[in-house]
Amino acid sequence: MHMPTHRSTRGSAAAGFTLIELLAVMLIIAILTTALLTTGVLKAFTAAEETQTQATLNELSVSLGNLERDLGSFPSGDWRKFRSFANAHATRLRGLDGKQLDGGSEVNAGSEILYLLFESLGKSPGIDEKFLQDTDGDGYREYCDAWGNPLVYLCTLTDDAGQKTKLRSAEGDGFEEHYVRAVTKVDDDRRSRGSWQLLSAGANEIFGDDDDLQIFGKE
Ligand SMILES: [Ca+2]
Ligand SMILES: [Ca+2]
Repeated sequence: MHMPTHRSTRGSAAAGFTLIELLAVMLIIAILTTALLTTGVLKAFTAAEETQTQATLNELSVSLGNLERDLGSFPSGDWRKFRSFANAHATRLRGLDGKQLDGGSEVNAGSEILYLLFESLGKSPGIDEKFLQDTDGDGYREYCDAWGNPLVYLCTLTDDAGQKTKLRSAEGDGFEEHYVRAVTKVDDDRRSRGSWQLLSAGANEIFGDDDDLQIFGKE
């Protein structure tokens, strides 16, 4: 009498344990699949945005090269220095309204100056309107990356320090002011920076780390 009961109890216990195991395995597979799909989809989005941003940087690079051939030098990313530059090339920059030379705030100045300059020369790069925004609200538009953050333009031949820029906080609530310095390969060697730099904070919306996108002007 004892033996069959004992066997039956063991049998049902074993079956119950297998069912729980099966459910646990199914749950783990479901979690892993979701995680893989989510990161895969996120990576695909990031790759598309990086490609778009790099295309914008390349377009601006070509336009800067043409501008240097036209005017003989690269513009400063600083409003005060840019006024001297614009005055020196006044005959070529006829499209530039004197009032515009007052400039906006010192935030995002480099990117705003590039836009103003290309517009006044009638040689705007083929960049989609959605990548042109006035993120800091000073009335001057900036070139932006695919995450909606302003690009930073630094003329490393004339602008010693870095530049203030406003970009979306990583949490997405409002804009934060950042100070961006020129990226040096070797400190104190100005030539190693190239003649200018265009920088994007990348997907993480923070300057100065590995996911930043940038392009350098050739010496
Ligand atoms: Ca602006
Ligand atoms: Ca970054």
